[in-house]
Parts: sequence; structure tokens; C-alpha cells
Amino acid sequence: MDRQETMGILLVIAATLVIGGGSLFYYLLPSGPYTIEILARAPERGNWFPSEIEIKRGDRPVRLIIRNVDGVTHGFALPAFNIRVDQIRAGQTAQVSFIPSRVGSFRFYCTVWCGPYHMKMIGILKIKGEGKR
Ligand SMILES: [Cu+2]
Repeated sequence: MDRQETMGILLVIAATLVIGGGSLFYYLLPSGPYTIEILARAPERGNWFPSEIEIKRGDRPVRLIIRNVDGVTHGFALPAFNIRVDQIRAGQTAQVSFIPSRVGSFRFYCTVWCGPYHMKMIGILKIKGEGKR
């Protein structure tokens, strides 16, 4: 395992902790935005992580932190909520927010031609209707 692979694994572990910590934070601070971190990588290097996100419908804003941990530029679009970030350069982070007001499955995807599998750089945001978020 080389240094870069080790770093990649550590980043995934860190992201898992951040996402897990984010959920805990949600219960502790029910009025703040609900933060979700997404790692951006071209499909051949792991794709969006997580590539499937499930949340509950609600009035509280959701904040997406999109972290480009790849070596190339990516973009981000979640058209169902009018969100588009044209360029997130390697190593950079973008933040967007929206109110998850509608139930459904919504695609998010990369908007920059980042490699041969660019068209597969797609994730799903599922917004569920029942229960309390
Ligand atoms: Cu891309």
C-alpha cells in the first residue's frame, strides 16, 4: 500500500467520522443546519462518497460540504434544488445549502469533464416523507 492509498483510506475514515458526528450534532442542536459532507472523486477513483444520501423532508436547511479529494477539477449540480457549483478544484471545498422540502429521489452529478467515466459521476439524494428528521 503506498502513501497515497493510505491517505485515501484515512480520508474515507475521517469522512465517516465527520458524517457520523454530523448526525450526532443534529440531535444535539436541532435548530442548526444539517451538514452532510460529500467527497468528490472521479468514478475510477471511487466516485462520490457517499453516492447515496438519505434524509427526511423538513424545513431545516441541509448544508452540503463538497470536498474535492481528487487530483482533478470537478463540479457539482443538484438541479432539483437549483444548485450548481461550476468548478471545485483539486483539494478545494464548496458549500451549498437547500431546504429539503420535497420528497423524492434526486440526482446530483459532476459538471466538469473530469475523465473517461465522467458521465458515471452521479449520486442520489433521497428525501423521505415520514417521521421526524
Ligand atoms: Cu467529475
